[in-house]
Amino acid sequence: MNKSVLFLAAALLAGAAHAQVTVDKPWVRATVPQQTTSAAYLTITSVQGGKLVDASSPVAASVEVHEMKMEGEMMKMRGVDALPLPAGKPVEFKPNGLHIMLTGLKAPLKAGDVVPIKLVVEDAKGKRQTVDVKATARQN
Ligand SMILES: [Cu+2]
Repeated sequence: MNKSVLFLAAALLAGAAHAQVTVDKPWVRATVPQQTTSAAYLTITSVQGGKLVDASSPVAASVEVHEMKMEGEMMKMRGVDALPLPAGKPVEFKPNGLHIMLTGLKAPLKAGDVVPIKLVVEDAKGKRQTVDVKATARQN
């Protein structure tokens, strides 16, 4: 096998590893003046199954996965430490449901801004994979 074939094989293997987790339709809600929190939404699918264990972004001091739950009459949100990703089943983050909470925004998010978000997914064996997401800001 010559060098270029080896390189191609390595590139294909790397590509396959990344394809185990896919992210669709990422977006983040644009902010109004003085607003320092926002939320990002996307659909994430893990082919093998796993869990979403961490999220971060350079635009916010803190990034957490939140879910919405009814508590009596009140809709409350709370943090999820490790969100299960069932094998092959898309998990949808959407307004009034799962969201990626951005707290302590360093600057307003204007419509059209592209916000980088890093997700960390852990598989059943405890192996972690980083997924880079680019979420475009819009009003809704
Ligand atoms: Cu939240």
